[in-house]
Amino acid sequence: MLHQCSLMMPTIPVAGAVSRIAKRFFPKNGVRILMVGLDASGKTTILYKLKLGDIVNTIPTIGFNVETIEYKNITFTIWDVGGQDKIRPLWRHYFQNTQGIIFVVDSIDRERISEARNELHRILSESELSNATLLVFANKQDLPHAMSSSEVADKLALHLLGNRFWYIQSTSATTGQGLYEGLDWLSDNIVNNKA
Ligand SMILES: Nc1nc2c(ncn2[C@@H]2O[C@H](COP(=O)(O)OP(=O)(O)OP(=O)(O)O)[C@@H](O)[C@H]2O)c(=O)[nH]1
Ligand SMILES: [Mg+2]
Repeated sequence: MLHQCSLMMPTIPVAGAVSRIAKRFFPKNGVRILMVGLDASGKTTILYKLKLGDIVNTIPTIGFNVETIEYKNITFTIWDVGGQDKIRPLWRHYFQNTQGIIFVVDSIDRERISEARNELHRILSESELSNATLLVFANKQDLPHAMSSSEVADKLALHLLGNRFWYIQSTSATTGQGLYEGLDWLSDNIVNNKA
């Protein structure tokens, strides 16, 4: 008995710490969003445009950035994970409890759009993401010759996604165009589904 008690005592502060962490990352009215996509598609630029309203100078993300963004009374916790090919296997460590995926595409990168499609379909086949809604950002729309959102949708083969809840939004991280429209869609389609 004594032995069991001494084992149980330290679990109280641990439980407190876990619940504080849980509150930080899963606040009331909070949703957990995983933002992935090929390297240089604009994920980190998007994250800080939403968080700070400003353009930051980015360097390729090795690891992740995480920020909470309050919008329409919802706390979005957005995990932005580096997209270079060698570190893409790390994405899976962020899948658990993800309610929404933002998949960011560089709309001028025609050469790598099939690589983006393969990465997208690969992660969507993971069971941990089976219930996550999908928002695609067709980013860099401010640049000449950017593919339209319908061309990106076509090249990503979004029509093959079956009953996955998905939406594609044209965005420009540098001007901010489309970013909040994307969050609007997420708030309507994640929070309402949860209720
Ligand atoms: N013109 C234009 N440039 C953009 C846009 N979004 C991002 N960029 C630029 O694209 C480059 C890469 O942006 P990042 O945000 O670092 O890309 P990332 O997806 O985080 O890349 P990794 O961290 O390597 O996965 C930077 O030079 C950005 O300024 C956009 O909408 N328009
Ligand atoms: Mg980055």
